[in-house]
Amino acid sequence: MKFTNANFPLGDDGRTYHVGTKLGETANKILTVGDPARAKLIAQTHFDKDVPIKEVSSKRGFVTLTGAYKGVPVSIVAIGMGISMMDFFVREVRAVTEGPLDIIRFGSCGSISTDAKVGSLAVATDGSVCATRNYDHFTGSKKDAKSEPYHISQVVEANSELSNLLRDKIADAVGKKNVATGLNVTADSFYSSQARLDPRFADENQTLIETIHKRYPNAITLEMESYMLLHLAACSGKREDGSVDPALKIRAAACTMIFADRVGGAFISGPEATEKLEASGGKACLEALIGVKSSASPQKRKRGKD
Ligand code: R1P
Repeated sequence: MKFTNANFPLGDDGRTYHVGTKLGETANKILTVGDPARAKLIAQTHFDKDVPIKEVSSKRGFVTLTGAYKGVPVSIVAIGMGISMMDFFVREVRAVTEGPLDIIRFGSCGSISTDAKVGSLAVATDGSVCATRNYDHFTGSKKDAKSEPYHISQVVEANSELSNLLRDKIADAVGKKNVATGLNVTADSFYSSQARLDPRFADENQTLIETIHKRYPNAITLEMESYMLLHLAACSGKREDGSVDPALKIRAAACTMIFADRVGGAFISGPEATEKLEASGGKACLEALIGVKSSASPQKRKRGKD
């Protein structure tokens, strides 16, 4: 049986099926968050007041806010939760933008390190790994008793220039002692692969955090999206011969607000504390996005050669 390529799904109006934006509606510098309220708070607080904010809300729950920060066009895209939503976002935005993209994820997370305290911010300067449930371990017909219940991937790196600038901008905003740096862990479940114990299901996750730490002692945060962003950025523009199309290149970095302490059990208190973190962290992300040196644009290089 032969299959045809299903092509990239766009509506008649040129909008992508899920994120719902079309060419020209998303800036090349993008902050992505999970919660639409966080996106709105950051845009309303920090976007330039003299540039109207354009909002696109899709029927699948994505919200894109485009405006300017200190005169530079920027978008904030709220994507909801999980690695599939990150995949929709990165691929669909890439399909309706031209030239290199810089993307920062700013989410909430749980801390798995005593260095990363509730109410502080963490930057994934060491990149991210993905922790996924090994489905066959639980329900495969040829169950292998020796198989591990969870897969933990190798590290995918963040763009060091963007990530280091993000760390510095966050330190400027909240003070160096309130910034933790290290490795992020992205999980494919809020529950099983984040080691939340649920007696209603077979999960075998009692020692998962210890297993992660044994392999990656620098692991500090647990959330659900950053790995996919960094992974797709690392794959962006790669041709079959291994060379990279600079016009399709994505530089990405990730940071998080620590809402839960998975070591001591504390949780951030109330909306006031979270909104304060969202506003200060969000501003630092925008500063990093507009402050990072631009990657060489293919058009400019061409002109130089001529
Ligand atoms: C779970 O409550 C959600 O919060 C975190 C996790 O990654 C997951 O998406 O991030 P956001 O606050 O950005 O949604």
